[in-house]
Amino acid sequence: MTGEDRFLETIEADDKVEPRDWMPDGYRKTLIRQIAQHAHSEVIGMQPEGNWITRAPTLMRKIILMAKVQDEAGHGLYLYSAAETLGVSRDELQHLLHTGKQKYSSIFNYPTLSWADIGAIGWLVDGAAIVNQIALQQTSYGPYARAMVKICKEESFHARQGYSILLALSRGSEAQRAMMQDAVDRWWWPSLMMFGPPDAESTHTEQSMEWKIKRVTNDELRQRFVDQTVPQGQHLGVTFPDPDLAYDEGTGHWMIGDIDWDEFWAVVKGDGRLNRERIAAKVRAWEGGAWVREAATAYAEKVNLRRTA
Ligand code: BYC
Repeated sequence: MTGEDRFLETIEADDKVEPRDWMPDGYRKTLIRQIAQHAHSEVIGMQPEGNWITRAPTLMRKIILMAKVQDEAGHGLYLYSAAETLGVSRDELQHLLHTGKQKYSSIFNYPTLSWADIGAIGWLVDGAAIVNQIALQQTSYGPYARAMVKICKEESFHARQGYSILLALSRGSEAQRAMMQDAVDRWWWPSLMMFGPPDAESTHTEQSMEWKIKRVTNDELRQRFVDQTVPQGQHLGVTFPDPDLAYDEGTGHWMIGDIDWDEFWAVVKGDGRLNRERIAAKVRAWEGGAWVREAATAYAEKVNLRRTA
């Protein structure tokens, strides 16, 4: 049996492809692209929320937010490790991100203007991420699927903390409720864009579904998210900034209006509100942290030498 036959059999049987297995070049490239983009999103995603750590309204909220932001760094690390199993180095991936050759999620190019935005990110952004990542637990590449299991558990906590922030605001003053509504107005559409372009315009979906890298299409995932989120919004007492949002009795789904895909593509191509600032901050952190990496490597080498002496 050739490597290719074995690969096709593994995919057909819903088994996992492992790093040592033969795989088509395109499969490897698609995985590196998607896993790297996913890892970069986790790390860049620390910036909008990190922005509010010093201004969290209570000590408890500050502690929770710090833990959440730290979790996102951890998710980045699991994902970079998964990408490394495909034969690409972490340094190379950093370089590709810093030079704009690899992407990160469009959502992190929007600013966090109020404390309610931290609630909206947890509820909507982590909520959208979970819907996508639950499906990715079944992805065909073993290291990616296993990373998703741990990440999903942590993301569930993240989504709840966001909802808890909004629930507190919903029970607060009129000004607090207005702040929550304003956050939902600004984050709703960008959250829907996180799932990527419509299926008909998605470059990679067809092949990725065939290889079982993706298990559910962009539009189907977006619909799942809308169906789960609208009733949660009703419970909070917020409205969604979409006059066409309506429940369809026939299909049992919430139907949304048109997404502004021009805005999505502008953000993806680098023209969002904060694309330049996000990358500049990331590069600054990478360069500023060089001495930490060097010191950690020197220490590890020293400990290793002592162990082998
Ligand atoms: N933003 O053919 P398509 C988190 C690009 S972080 C930017 O449908 P695919 C969190 C796409 O790359 C969680 N670009 O692509 C962290 C492609 O361009 P290229 C992040 C996008 O890959 C901190 C082109 O558009 N989650 O939870 O089949 C704090 C055509 O698209 C986007 C992940 O990364 C976008 N939104 O499907 C809080 C999930 N969408 O590469 C929370 C993993 C599309 O050909 N990724 N593009 O130049 C995926 O599941 C898939 O990559 C996507 C897109 C569904 C996103």
